[in-house]
Amino acid sequence: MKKGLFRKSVSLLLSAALLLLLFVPALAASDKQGKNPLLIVTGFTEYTLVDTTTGTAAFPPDTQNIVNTVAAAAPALLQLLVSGRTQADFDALCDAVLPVVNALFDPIACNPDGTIKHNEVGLAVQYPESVAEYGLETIMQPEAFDKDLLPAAVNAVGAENVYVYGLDWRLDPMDIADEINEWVQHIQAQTGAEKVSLAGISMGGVMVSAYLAKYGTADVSNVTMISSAFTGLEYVGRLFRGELEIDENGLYLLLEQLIGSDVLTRIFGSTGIVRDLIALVDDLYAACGDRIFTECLIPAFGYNPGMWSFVPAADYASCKAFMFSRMDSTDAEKAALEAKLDAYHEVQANVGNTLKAAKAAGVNVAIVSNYNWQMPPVSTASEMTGDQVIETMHTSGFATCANIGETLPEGVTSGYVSPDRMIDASTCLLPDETWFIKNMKHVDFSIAQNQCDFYIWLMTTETPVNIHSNAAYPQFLLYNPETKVLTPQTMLRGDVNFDGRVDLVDARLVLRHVRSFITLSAVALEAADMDGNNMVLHADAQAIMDSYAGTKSQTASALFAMESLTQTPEEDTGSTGGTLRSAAEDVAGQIRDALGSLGSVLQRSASAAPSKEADTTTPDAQADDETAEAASAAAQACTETSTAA
Ligand SMILES: [Ca+2]
Ligand SMILES: [Ca+2]
Repeated sequence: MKKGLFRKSVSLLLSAALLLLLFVPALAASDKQGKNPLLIVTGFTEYTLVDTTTGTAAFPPDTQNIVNTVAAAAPALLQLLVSGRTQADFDALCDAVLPVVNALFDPIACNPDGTIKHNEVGLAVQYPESVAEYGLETIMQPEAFDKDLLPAAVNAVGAENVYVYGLDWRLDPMDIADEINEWVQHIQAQTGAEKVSLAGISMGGVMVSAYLAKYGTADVSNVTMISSAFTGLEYVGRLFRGELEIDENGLYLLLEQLIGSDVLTRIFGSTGIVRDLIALVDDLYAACGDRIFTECLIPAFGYNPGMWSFVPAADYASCKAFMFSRMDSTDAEKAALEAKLDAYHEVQANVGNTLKAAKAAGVNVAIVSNYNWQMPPVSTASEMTGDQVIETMHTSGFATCANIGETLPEGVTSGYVSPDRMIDASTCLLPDETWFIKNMKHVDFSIAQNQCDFYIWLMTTETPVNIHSNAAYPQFLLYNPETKVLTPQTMLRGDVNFDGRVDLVDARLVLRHVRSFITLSAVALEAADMDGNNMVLHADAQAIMDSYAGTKSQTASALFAMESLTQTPEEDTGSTGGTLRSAAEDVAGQIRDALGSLGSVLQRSASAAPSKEADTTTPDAQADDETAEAASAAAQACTETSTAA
């Protein structure tokens, strides 16, 4: 009977909540009026290129075409493995393989003058209106890597203020700049907003740079470069200089990072098969390097202005010398291509000044760069730290970075060195506006926890911010790819209520979380996970106690293990400070207090009716959710509990 009533009131509450939800879109829309609209410029290959007359995939190539290419290459490759590896053997391989690889990439190739070769190839979709017009589901294509950013953006500024530009990466960034300008005008007309927030993701940052250089910042409120190649890509520069090289150690590390184990590496290492294959590639490159460039890489990618935008300024002259001398094109074609490439490279060389001018004009400029992942081990730049796709040096606008797995030399000191001594941001174009996320892969966005909040904060802030503006987002952040939680690198492990110390209040919060009396925030849980196993368990509370005790105090451990839940609660001292008697006595006393309170809560909840239980735990949970803001609130929540008992 009582239970039935309880259910009925719950269902009434649910109906009321559902009814309220019906009004949420309308409320949200009016809420977000006056917010600057947001234009996300997407990256390389995020939007699929298709033959628009047939609908077949142009890039990435469809699986059947890749299979056909491999099938065509296999006999020649097998022949090479058993041959004496003479020049004739390598040439036979090239004769068989290069034409099919060329055919695979031909749909996205450009003409020698840098114009599009196949005008029938284009984006499969483009959504020129706001997300509100199409709905999130439509815009969040399965292959779109930034899709988790979109719901976060919609929450922040409303679907009617979020726009996504799909990138045809073959095109000249200077032409794309014109198109972005048209979009900006259109967005202003549609929303009535004076300014638009621009976010460039990966290659999108290249296009944002070109737009800013060409059209200035009068229409722009925020510029956010996210894992962007706005200063180039080191290994493309090396490749376009002809420096192809397979890095065996880099390959192993990449494999380990991809599969999360060194098993495969050990197998490969013990058989020597990788070393043999690398030797084969080296021999092939020595025998036929020029053919690979002239017959395949240049026709497929070498005339694409978009691909050239990845060449860093420092390599541009030598890349041009290497590639242009191998191009089978007329002087007029070369001149036309060079003019296009030079125009963007002038933009790239000046991007620091462009961004500084934007900042001086009151635009919020932010650069976000990830690190600590192995890069593709295909060039002499393989040892540089990165996000698996772009080197940190480039996504950060020239931070000084230790190579992968290393730290900076001891002599490196500045106010901008990361706590792990892997990054020195003082050499960045904008040291105070550049953030670093350790252990986040390229565009590995996740809305599961707090990660997108950070990006959205930068994209939507109405007053300019920098690395000193928000304690939650200092210059150096740490991402946990398992829990998807972003935390400051300086976060004190064990300090669950963020009051700057690790003590029994923290241990108690963890215990109460483990026992489901409270729900700690995602960031608090990250702080609580003392053993780093991505779970918050009893052992973590124990570890916090041990940390507090200074050493593994046997008294503390024993008392903790005892954890008598039926113990009579003693009066809570309400304070963890004050003069310590002997360290051991103090620890023991506080544990007893903590356990006493816990025991009383347990007793109470065991005897309370379900609705009553909800009453007593909810305020506590709320208080604990807000621990980041007020450490004392959490401490108070604990005191209240014991007083009430
Ligand atoms: Ca604390
Ligand atoms: Ca743990």
